[in-house]
Amino acid sequence: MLRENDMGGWTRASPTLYPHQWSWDSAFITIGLAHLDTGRAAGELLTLLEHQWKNGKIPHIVFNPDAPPESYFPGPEHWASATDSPDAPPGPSVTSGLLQPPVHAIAAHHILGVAGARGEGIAGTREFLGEVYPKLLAWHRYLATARDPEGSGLVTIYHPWESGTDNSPRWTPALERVEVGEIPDYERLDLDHIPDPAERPTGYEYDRFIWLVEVIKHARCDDAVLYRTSPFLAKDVLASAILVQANEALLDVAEVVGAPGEDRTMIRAWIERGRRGLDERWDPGLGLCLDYDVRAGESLPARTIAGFAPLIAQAGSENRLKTLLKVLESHAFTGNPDLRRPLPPSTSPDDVGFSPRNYWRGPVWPVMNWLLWWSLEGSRQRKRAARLKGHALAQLSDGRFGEYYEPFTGEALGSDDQSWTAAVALDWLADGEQPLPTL
Ligand code: 2M8
Repeated sequence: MLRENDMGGWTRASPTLYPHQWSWDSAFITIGLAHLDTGRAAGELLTLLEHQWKNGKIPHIVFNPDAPPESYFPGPEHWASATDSPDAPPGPSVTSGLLQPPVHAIAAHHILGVAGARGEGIAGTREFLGEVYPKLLAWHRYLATARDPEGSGLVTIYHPWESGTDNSPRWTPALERVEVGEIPDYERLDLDHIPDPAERPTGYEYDRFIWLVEVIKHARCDDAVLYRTSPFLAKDVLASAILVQANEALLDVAEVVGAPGEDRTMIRAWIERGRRGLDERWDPGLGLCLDYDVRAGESLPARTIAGFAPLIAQAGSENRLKTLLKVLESHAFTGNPDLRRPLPPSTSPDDVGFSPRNYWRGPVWPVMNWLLWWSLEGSRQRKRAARLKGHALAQLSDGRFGEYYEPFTGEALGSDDQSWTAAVALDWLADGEQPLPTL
């Protein structure tokens, strides 16, 4: 399946709904590909990084020049004026102006782990790490500065698409506060590629998504301007938690490539600041971490998978970990007896924003199962991790590699043949097993 989605050095997120290269999809795809071919896995990240912006930002989409016309909206033409920014990479505009959660350093580090375990491709991987280290450092520096001028340790986003969990109830109150101005006429091309529009965001949400793109374009993606003008400005705890672990991975990479001591001191400071920031966002009543609407100066109270941010970042005390595990296994998440399998729904069925077939508002996402599994492993919760992996793999045995799954029926929804779903399946299959055959 990944071979079918291979566009010659990079992988489209899915065959028809997402015919381009998405930033965090590519990082997860790298994690799976590493088991088949460490060189190809490295290439996945390198192609993405070819389009890194001058300020360090990794764009959320790199557009595929060969994608059929009218296949995805908003496409490169729509982003052209934004990428006219002085920070955009040189050459014709081929990227969006947004970002996505920073899984990339984790993926780069993972390649080294796989190469080491297999005793193969180690020299090539070290060379690759030498090449990507400064790029990853620039990316993390951008996140720690332009996206966190307050020094809070938390990443600011200007658009729900930047969170990767687009229509999650995480953002509902903040989106409701956005007043939509004049937007160009547009056609929802996404709806052509799925059986039921109820599985995708609503028109109300899309109007806001498109208006925010207009605002960002108008600011020419200038962070200082957006801090002043964007009607949507939020601290994202999931991206911030991923950044903590990405910085841990980068610290190891810094060691491998012999980076200067000052770099390591700086990365350590980012890690500490990130964990402290998450600590501030802890909600003891819900036993979850909450996002923050900077514009409104309010917490965003939805109970979603992002609330497990401290588990992902390994932030907080043993007691906090115990609370998080309890909440994870409670009725609000995997303990709900009506679930087809005890896998965490993207939004808690007990949350008012829950909707079981609607994208990030309830379905189970294999890629999120992977993230929680990996975090449980990292927190030495081996039995829990193994259980989660077993159920998550069983869900994928339908062979459809769905983008997301209805939590009560287990039905595959959204796009089939979603690359990151196949990639996490590969990583699970390789975990503790014999090496997989090479491509
Ligand atoms: C979804 O997002 C795109 C916009 O970026 C869309 O709906 O058109 C999200 O699930 C996002 O997290 C993911 O990276 C992307 C491609 O799989 O699709």
